[in-house]
Amino acid sequence: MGTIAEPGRGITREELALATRNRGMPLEALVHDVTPVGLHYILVHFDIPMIDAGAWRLRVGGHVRRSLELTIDDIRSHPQVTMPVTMECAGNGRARLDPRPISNPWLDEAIGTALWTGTPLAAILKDAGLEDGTVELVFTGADHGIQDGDEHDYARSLAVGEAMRPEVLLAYGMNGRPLEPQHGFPLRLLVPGWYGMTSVKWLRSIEAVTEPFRGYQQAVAYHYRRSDDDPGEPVSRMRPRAVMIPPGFPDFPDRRRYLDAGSVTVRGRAWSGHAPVSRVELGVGGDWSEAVLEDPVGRWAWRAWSCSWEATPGEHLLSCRATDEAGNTQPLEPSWNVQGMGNNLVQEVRVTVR
Ligand SMILES: Nc1nc2c(c(=O)[nH]1)N[C@H]1C(S)=C(S)[C@@H](COP(=O)(O)O)O[C@H]1N2
Ligand SMILES: [Mo]
Repeated sequence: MGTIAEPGRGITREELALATRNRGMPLEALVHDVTPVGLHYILVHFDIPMIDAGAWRLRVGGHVRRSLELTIDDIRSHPQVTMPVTMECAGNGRARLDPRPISNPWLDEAIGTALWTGTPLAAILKDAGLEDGTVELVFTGADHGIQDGDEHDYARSLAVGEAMRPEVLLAYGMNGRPLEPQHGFPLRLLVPGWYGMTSVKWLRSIEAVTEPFRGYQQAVAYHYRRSDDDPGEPVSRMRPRAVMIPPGFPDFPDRRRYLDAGSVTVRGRAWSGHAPVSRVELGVGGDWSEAVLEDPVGRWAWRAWSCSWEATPGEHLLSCRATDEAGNTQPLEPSWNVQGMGNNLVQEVRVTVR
């Protein structure tokens, strides 16, 4: 089910190899409403498939009235929607757990917001015509590998009701250009509000099924399990999180922050996949003040926040905490699980004020 590092053990060579392939968004990029493509985080389990868009087809089949085989031009000829969507990896925060589940060792940076262009999935499912008794759609990517001894193509499912939501897209564009290879060229699923694992890249088939899908990435991975034999709850929507641009300037290599005493405006972004963010607080050494919120960049995208702070000389620990309209908030202590999922523990930034 996954390996847990010995308590206190440092990052392994294998984790380093994962981290250099799957890198986060540098937090200074939080200044942008829409993250430049090259700064958006990346998570690829296996190898990036290099796909020839001319030869590529999307097959829609299974429990449908009419099986489809679509070219990228067929998909582009459907109604086009463009919207900003914030995406976050469910493993964001994993490396801040102790003991640490061994996987990509994210701190707080597995995030990004892109302007995604595509066509609503619902219209294509209507063309195919789901037969009565369909419970889920299975989305399969072109990438293949082994995880935990299980050899599979990357695949995830969604219940019919979720798949039919109007914001769920088959996306072929990112920030006004075709998808880059690492983000799923030529086509990916995009499920706003959910953690990133649901948004299957390099999509090659959609299958309507009458029984819940039991593939590895659905039934084994992406669960909140306290122990290996805990069935746990499946991971779905993004928990609330606020992140700040670390103020001041960093040391290289330890990245400790330095800034001068005086009035500082701390800025960041906040999001939640459950409900719009309603509140952000900045914590300085455990004292919390209200941040000012800007309008969200979109219904499914983060919103900017700022908070002023009178920085006095000395060492300070800054934190930020988001709360959403459903009353979900970020914990001050991490909630541990075997796979290191959904750790939305508040961010902590140490600064030295001179
Ligand atoms: N086919 C496929 N789709 C995938 C993945 C993958 O490894 N293979 N990774 C998923 C995970 S875990 C995340 S967090 C997002 C990351 O999307 P991005 O790399 O475009 O940011 O893609 C998801 N879709
Ligand atoms: Mo992820």
